[in-house]
Amino acid sequence: MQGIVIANVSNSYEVKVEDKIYICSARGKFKLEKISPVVGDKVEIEVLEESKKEGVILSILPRTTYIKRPKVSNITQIVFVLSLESPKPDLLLLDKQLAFAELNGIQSIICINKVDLKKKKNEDLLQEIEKDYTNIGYPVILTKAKEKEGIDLLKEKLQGKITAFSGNSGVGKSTLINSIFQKEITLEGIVSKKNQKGKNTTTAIRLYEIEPQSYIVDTPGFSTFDLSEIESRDLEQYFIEFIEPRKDCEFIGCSHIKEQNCGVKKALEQGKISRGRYERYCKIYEELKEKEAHKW
Ligand SMILES: Nc1nc2c(ncn2[C@@H]2O[C@H](COP(=O)(O)OP(=O)(O)OP(=O)(O)O)[C@@H](O)[C@H]2O)c(=O)[nH]1
Ligand SMILES: [Mg+2]
Ligand SMILES: [Zn+2]
Repeated sequence: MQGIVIANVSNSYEVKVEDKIYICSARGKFKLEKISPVVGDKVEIEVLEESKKEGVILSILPRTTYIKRPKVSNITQIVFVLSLESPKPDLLLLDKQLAFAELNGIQSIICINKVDLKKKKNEDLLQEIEKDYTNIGYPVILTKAKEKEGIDLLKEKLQGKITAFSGNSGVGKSTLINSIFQKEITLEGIVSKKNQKGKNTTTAIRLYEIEPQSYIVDTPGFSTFDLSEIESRDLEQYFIEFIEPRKDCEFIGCSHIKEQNCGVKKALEQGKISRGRYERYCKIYEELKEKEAHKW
């Protein structure tokens, strides 16, 4: 039987097979193969006792995506949530996260929440974000999670996919997820459930089924991931609008910052690349360089 791992605590895995959940252990051979099942894995299981819903995981099907921290596989897309106000949009974080998604072959959706807080002073910012990101191919969805507006459109995008939500604290991820489920499943409640001694238990990662084949991943720690897996010289590959113009750079290994005859800078001057995105590229590049210098 084939199922999907929806939760994992030490060597115990919850595997969903159609509408049943089996508690499975992983077979010993995984240890030898130095691979172990993670949440999101499609697995082959053998039922040991149907009445107790007990089983054993026999094998892991090939993964389409894999993230090390938090450990999760087969994520199709990440919804990066920003809020128009309180907190203000953190575009540097967004661009880091988009690069991370590109690196991992994961699709991105940008959700700007709290658009009910639109005022004269942030109207231009909203338009700019919408334009800059839709222009380069990222879907941008505007929502008022509290008033349940824009939720249907977002929900449509989740069909048949495994979707993670990411973004700074307070942007409205839980409110969005709750309105998608149309019931209160305060994820934090599950994630940081206090144990009997009143301590927070280790944050567990879990898939929640919205409808058959569609899952939301609750990912504590996704907003704090770092880009250490990306090398500064590779960053350009994950700024998708640089891919075409960088073909015109004169120097191999052009960083698009100080070099002459740079295709990216030319595109910037022609208004084909957004200045904000370019400036954040430079900032992230310098940050990565800095980190690399400290490694030695
Ligand atoms: N005005 C307005 N407030 C919202 C909206 N969506 C959420 N909020 C409020 O913003 C606050 C934070 O929302 P949460 O859903 O808890 O944010 P979160 O992203 O889950 O935050 P963390 O769990 O800390 O990461 C709450 O007080 C919500 O009621 C919205 O569309 N408009
Ligand atoms: Mg939350
Ligand atoms: Zn260049």
